[in-house]
Amino acid sequence: MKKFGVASKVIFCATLVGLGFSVCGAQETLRSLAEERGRYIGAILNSEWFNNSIESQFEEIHKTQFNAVVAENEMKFDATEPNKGQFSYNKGDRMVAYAKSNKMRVRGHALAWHSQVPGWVNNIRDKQQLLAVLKNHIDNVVGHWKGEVAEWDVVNEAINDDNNHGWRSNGSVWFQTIGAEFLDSAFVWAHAADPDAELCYNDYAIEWGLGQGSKAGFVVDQVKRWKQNNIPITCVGTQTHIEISHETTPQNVRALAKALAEYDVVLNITELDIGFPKGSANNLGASDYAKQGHLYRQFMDVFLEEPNMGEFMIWGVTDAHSWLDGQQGKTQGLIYDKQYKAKPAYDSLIASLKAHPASEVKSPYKSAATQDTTAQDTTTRDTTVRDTTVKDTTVKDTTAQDTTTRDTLTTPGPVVSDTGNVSIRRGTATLTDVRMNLVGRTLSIVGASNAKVQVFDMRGRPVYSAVTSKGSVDLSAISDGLYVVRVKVGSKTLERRVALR
Ligand code: 9MR
Repeated sequence: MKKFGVASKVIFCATLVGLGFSVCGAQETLRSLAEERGRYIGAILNSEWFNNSIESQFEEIHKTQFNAVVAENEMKFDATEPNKGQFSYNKGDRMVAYAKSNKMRVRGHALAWHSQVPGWVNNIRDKQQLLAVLKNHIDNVVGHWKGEVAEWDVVNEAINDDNNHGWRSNGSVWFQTIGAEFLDSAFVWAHAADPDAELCYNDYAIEWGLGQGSKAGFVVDQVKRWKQNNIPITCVGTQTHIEISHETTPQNVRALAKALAEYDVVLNITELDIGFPKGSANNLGASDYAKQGHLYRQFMDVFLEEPNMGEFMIWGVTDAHSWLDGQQGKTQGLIYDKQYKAKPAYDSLIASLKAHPASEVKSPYKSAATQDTTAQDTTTRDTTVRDTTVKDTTVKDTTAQDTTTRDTLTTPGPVVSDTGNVSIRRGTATLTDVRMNLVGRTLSIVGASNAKVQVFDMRGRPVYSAVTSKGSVDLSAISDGLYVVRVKVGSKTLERRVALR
């Protein structure tokens, strides 16, 4: 069964020597096989592609073999906003145009990351200022490519590397200046800027297993918390920069996919490469490359067998252009060699795809027909049904649904996360001489008795609305979680994010 609209089989023609005519046929590619299975296989466009300093074979192979694309460096913070408020989209636009003309899905990498952040951001020490910078960056960048970038790495590599995993503090201006709530806010703002985009948390070393104290376990715990609070995360990216000796990693990825399926979250392989130790470069033989191919195949097997996996992205095309040699003690980690010759890993991926009939591979994407436009429908993922029939003694507001809910979520701060244990009891809305105060589940409006109170979840959906004439409302029927409370008194509006516990 052909699941995607476009199958890109390579037409090859061979001249039959002596007969004087050519015969043509269709050859399967990674892309055509992945498309038939409702999945994406992709690779970066290396920075050399953006700088026009890459061999012509690169693009030919790239667009023939892959149906998904991500920029190696060109959508990162330092590339897109090198100076405050000055956005640079040219290179990203070029990739988006390339993807469009070749019917490829675009991943956006990455919005909030501690690395590749320009100096002007790294120097900010004021929390409110940095929140405003992050929000403005996300509004602009996600807004610029709204409907064109199907999926964003909203937060990248935010977990520390020690054995007691928590959020990364060292070297992260985001954590040091804002605290953990920068993650929640980044997801909320990205969703507000493009409600149709898939939103991922992306990290390395989460293919190392779900054992106690593991990084992967920490990710799953956060996903659980995010989903409980309606933080609009839809996917996790496991980068998967591994070495040839890491034989258990495919099965660890399977376990992670299953754990995330519990929360209706997709797992994508986002940056795969399988390197050999650099010192071995001159001694690699057929059995080494066969072993590499076997590992690639195991990842593809897992990918096709787990229904909540969608993208299989490789961090490069050819060993001639890979970060491994320059920045890691590794080499030869990709599926084409330095001469652009397909390695055994390529054949292994093809073999795995063929061994999994399209009729048996499930796609996490609602409708394959939507894939060509790169827009994903995320609405089906939300299983949370809110009870909006809240009983209290206040007069219910029956006016038409508020159309400005997204504005609620765009205020830069103050922002709370439930880990921060902050509620509006601590913060005071001071936009006017009216304040709101939360004690338990009773919200009091100090300084006014007539007010309209609205509560929205973190996706901007209304969960409660009431008009009170006694200066307070009872929010006890709302489930625990993070919310935005909006109080309107006359023409004045106060807003706060609150953690209801
Ligand atoms: O491949 C990228 C390389 O060109 C950059 O110099 C490097 C700088 O941090 O980033 C590389 O890409 C990284 C990606 O953005 C995040 N995960 C790890 C990747 C390899 O370092």
